[in-house]
Amino acid sequence: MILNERIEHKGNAFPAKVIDFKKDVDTLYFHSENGVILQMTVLRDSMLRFRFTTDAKFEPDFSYAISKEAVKGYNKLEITEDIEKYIVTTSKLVCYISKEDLRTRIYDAVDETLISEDELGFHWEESYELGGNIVKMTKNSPTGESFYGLGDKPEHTNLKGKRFQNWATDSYAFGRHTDPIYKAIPFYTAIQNKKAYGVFFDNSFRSHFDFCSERRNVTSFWAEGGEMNYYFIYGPNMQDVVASYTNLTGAPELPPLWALGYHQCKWSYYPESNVKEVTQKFRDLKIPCDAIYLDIDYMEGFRCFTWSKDYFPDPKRMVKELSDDGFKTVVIIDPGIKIDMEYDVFREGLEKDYFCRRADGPYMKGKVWPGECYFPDFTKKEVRDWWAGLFQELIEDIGVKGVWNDMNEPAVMDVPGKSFPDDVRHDYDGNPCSHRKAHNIYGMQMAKATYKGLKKYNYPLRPFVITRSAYSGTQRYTSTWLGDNVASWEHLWIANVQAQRMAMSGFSFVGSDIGGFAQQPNGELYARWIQLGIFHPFCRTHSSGDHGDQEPWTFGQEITDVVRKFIEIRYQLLPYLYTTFYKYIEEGIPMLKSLVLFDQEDSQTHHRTDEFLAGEHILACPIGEPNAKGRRMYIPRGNWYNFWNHEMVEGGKEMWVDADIDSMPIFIKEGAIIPKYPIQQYVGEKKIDQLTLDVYFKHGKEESSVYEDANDGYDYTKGRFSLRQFTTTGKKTSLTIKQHKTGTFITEYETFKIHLIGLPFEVKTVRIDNEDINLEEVTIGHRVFEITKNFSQLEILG
Ligand code: MIG
Repeated sequence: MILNERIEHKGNAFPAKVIDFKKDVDTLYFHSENGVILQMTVLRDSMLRFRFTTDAKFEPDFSYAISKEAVKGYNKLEITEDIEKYIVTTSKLVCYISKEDLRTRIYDAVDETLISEDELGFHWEESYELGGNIVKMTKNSPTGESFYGLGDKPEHTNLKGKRFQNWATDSYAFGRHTDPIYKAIPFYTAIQNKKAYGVFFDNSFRSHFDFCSERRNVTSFWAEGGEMNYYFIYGPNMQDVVASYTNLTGAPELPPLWALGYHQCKWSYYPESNVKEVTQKFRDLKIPCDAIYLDIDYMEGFRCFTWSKDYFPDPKRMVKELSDDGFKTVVIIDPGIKIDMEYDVFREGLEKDYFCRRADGPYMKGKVWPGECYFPDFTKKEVRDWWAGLFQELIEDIGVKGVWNDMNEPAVMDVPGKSFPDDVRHDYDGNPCSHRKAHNIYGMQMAKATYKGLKKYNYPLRPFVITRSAYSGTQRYTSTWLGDNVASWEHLWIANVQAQRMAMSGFSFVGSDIGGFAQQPNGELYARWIQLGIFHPFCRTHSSGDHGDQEPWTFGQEITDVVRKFIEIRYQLLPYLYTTFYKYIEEGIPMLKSLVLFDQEDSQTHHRTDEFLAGEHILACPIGEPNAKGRRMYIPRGNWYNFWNHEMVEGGKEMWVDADIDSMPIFIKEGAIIPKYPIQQYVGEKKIDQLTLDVYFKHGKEESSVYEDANDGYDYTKGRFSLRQFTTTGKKTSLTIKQHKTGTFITEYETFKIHLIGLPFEVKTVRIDNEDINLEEVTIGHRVFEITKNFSQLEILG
């Protein structure tokens, strides 16, 4: 690993022979002759933590990534030894630790296959100049192994053969191979012999990952400081690896349902009349929209927590009027605080000493939008509490519903490195350090402070925050977007893989700037991007505005109609999206699944990039080229219904799928029940007086669920939700739907509209809980029935 010749000059050091071993409940300590200690913790049967120190003593154990709610506990822990090694056995894993040099090998406990083994294993290099170590790990990687994850890398889904680094970076108009960009998520999943495991390297310094790029059969990761501290997470299902990682680093709370609606953004909508013009147009053209964004120009000279009097003379009235029309107002807040003694936020921050300082004492001064600024040290609790308090007026009084945190890598203009210099000091919550350690978590701590403020002042409603920068665990507080992309077909591809990758890195609440931030798309590209965007958990059009407009109606009637049609589909699918979100927060299931995660047994999926599952049952694939009338795509194994014409296709192969500009390849898994709401112009516009269930027949069994609640607030945490679990069983002349409902929330509607798709027989009898129903009374169309929501068993018989 050639890292940096300037600091890497002493050569590598390695652990020596093990001379002592201690066990403390779930934690094992292996002491080596040369002062190296491996601390190995068994968190779960399938999760082991490895932590090394090189000088006989550990620093305090502190991480911003790990969730307090992470599940711990195992069924089995057995430690034995032979001449060469210690053997740690859980019910899922067997781990060998070499007495010679602390190298490890990990096996599946059930079938004894080797899952992962150290090559050189842990080693390090002392850094005289900076102090501490460059900590390194290398593992063998057999041919055929594949790698996924790592956050927002704009790369092929499969990371094999490539090298990356994690250093949050403002990357205007980044490209397909730009690295690093905005986020630092040092977690990957590997698949070897169809078995999946994950590695989370919880180290916030600049870190590097090499997936068989430097050497064909070696994977390595290293960081420019801190500890070798990583979690090994076993599946063998990839989804379980991601779910365990999500549990370890924390899932978010549910967002308000409106946040899953469509959002419209631009840099910038101002003055007020322009905002009103845009929002009015949505209503006039009947294009659903829930949120409108104000970018930096709403402020007075870009001072956070102020409003431009010229452009927005009465924000409270405006926000209220927008809200009466169903629009939630989201405003941007950047970290840079303008140096200006007349500005109260600045004065207070200065008086209380909340701003970051350079090593020798001066404040960290940097230029951003407001001019010269100081920057709060969000790594200190007192500062975060102060920051949270600053939102009182904005949220409680003015009625803003969401906050958008930008520039929090942190970005600084016109300086080398585009960020703070390394020597800047941070509190790191009582573990004082330089920016080298705090850089990657700065944006996360800003988002956390913002979240705290919104949670407090929006209570009893739910907060909505969006951030640009993130470290592992940031998903607990906020949604995210993928930064300053470009209006090009290549970027449509990038947005697709980035969103999948983020979801598979534990951060599902993600979306791209639809249409591209830089430059302007043509109508066709915009429409194709909207088609992709409606399947992303966060769905927002945003553009820099430098190159013209980017609203759904910008590109003529035909495109407007296509865009409306797809946004309407999103609004119909709201209960499906919400249920998918619920599964994400409850079980850690990624909301978007690359095909490899959906079916890792099928090695065809290991190299696919474009097709993905949105939720459990919808397969989508964007059109990625101009002038296309369709495309070839891989349909994963199983039977799927074409969403548009209900034709069934058998998967496990590539095929051509028609998709003119007003269509896109969408398939529904057979057996699925897809819940739908009526089209609304915004969440809550209509009382939902019926839930539509599209039932896609399958010979055999399939599970589906529908999660609902009050769409906002915290009652759901006290059991006030409605979770319907459906099991459909299809036979030659019968279809049975069993419903199991939990939660105490009572939905407003009384009936389901059941729409039967692909039914291979004529319906003769409908039976609810063993009682025959008068067919005429329940039939409302061809294979469409209206029946009470309160059944345990519905039988459709031929
Ligand atoms: O230096 O606030 O990524 O979404 O519109 C540019 C203006 C600052 C970058 C963000 C973008 C936002 C823009 N910001």
